[in-house]
Formats: sequence, C-alpha cells, structure tokens
Amino acid sequence: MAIFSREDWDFWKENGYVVVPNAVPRENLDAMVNTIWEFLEMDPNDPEDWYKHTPYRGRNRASMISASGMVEIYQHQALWNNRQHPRVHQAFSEIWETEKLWVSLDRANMKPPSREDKPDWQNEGNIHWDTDTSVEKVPFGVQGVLYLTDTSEDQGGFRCVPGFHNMFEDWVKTQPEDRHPRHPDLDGLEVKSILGKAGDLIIWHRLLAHGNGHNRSDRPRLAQYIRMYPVASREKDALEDRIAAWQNCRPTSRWPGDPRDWEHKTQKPAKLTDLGKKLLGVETWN
Ligand SMILES: O=C(O)CCC(=O)C(=O)O
Repeated sequence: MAIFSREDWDFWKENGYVVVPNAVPRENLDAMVNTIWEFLEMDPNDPEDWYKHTPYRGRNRASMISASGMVEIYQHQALWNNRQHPRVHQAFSEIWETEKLWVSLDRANMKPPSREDKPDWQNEGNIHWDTDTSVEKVPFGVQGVLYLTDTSEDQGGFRCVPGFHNMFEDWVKTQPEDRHPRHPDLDGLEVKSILGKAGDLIIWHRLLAHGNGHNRSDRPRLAQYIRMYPVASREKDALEDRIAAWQNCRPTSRWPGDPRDWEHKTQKPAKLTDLGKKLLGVETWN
C-alpha cells in the first residue's frame, strides 16, 4: 500500500514538505534516544547534565556536539535500524519514483532548552539551504529528519518557509546580485516551526529554506537525519568512503566527527539487512 495519499501529494506540492507518521517502530525510537544519551555521556533525567560539554562552532571541531545540537554519531546500529527500516525507504522511493536509492550517513541532534545562564546553549537556529542556490538550476533533491520524541513548536525542531520551492525563481529576481547562496534574507518570508510526534519523518524539498529552531521549552529536542537519493545521481567513488565509514564506525570524509572516536572504539560495524546493504551501496540494486 502506498504511504502517501492524494492529500499528502497535494500538501507536498503546495508546501514542499510532507510528514510520514510512524516511520519506524517505537523500540527503534527508544533505542536511538538511549544511544544519543549514552554517546553524549549524559543523564537524560538530570537537566544540568545536558549542558556539560562545550559545543563546537564553525571550524573548532573539538566536541562531540555542536551549538545547534548536531551530535557527531554516524554508524551506530540504532541509526542504521532506522535507515534500513522498510517504511522509511518506501517513503523516499515514492518521492523519487524509484527504489534504487542510497541513504545518507548523517548524524543526530540533541538541542537542549535555551538557558540564560548557559551562554553556549542559546542557539536560535538559522535558516539556510544545504545547496548552492546561485547555480542556474538547482537539481531536485530532498532532505529528511526523524523526530525521536514528541516535539512542540517551541522545542527547537524543524522550521522552514513552506512553499518556498514554488516561489524561489520569482523571489530570486527580487534579490541583489551578491545575495548569499546558502542563507536567504528572510525579509518578507514566513518561517514556520513544524511540530511533530515521535516517529514522524519529515521530508522536505531542498529548495525550502530551513533549519532548526530556538528551544524555548523545558525538554531537549531529539532527532535523526535521514535522506535518500538515487544511486545514479551520485559519484560512484563515494562508495569506497561510505563502506570504509561503515566498517570503521566513523563518519564519511566531509563530516566533522567525534574527537573521542567513541563509535570506532566501542562499536562493531552495524548489522545490515539486505535492504541496508543496498542503501549503503555494498550490494548493488539490480
Ligand atoms: O534540525 C533540523 O530539523 C533541521 C536540520 C537542518 O537544518 C539540516 O539538516 O540542514
């Protein structure tokens, strides 16, 4: 049975994002949440503990977590169990109209509530694109985030400018020549915070300006990034890097990584299902 209904497609076309509810089972969510806390060496029940690490910013990559809550974990079994869950693959397959996809080897997010007395942790989020929008025609692509816990609008979750993919071309004509190709001037644009339930997978069109928000709640925001894309649209030489990353329990080369090398030191390569092997690229789609 198809995941997306006619209403979902209409919503997707109009807004540029769509929500897949219950994308993975509850035990996968719990395992991923526990893994994040273990990785961060934090007690989930002690809010004071959530701020114990100094986050990295920009090029200073001396921490396992960034100021916007990016958690430098990439290959743990709990991450892979979500990547290789069939419903997640099916959702991306319906969008791409092919099942022959690779999965991104992306990380997780833990954004603690913003606190006056914790200046390192007052991140308000930023709205950006992960692609250079100054090129003639930005190729179609999607990104995704899996909500690991129920997330309210003020909890620092996903935000975007809904429908921006439809107005991008006209909007660009109103912008100065030297506009930033990755950070839009938000004047006149409406940014919306997307609340979600645990297990919601939000998939968005890469032309939507997006980011995560300011966590003004009293609960941490927890999420995992998952994106899929057709194999043919990628360089094949990325494959070696992907397989080595999986085998060594490390990030692929473009990511910051964890200065402790915790995954490499404590984990074994994740067990992959037949689907997982194809999504990694260690087995080919026929
Ligand atoms: O944390 C989020 O929901 C958004 C993440 C983001 O901005 C990105 O993946 O580029």
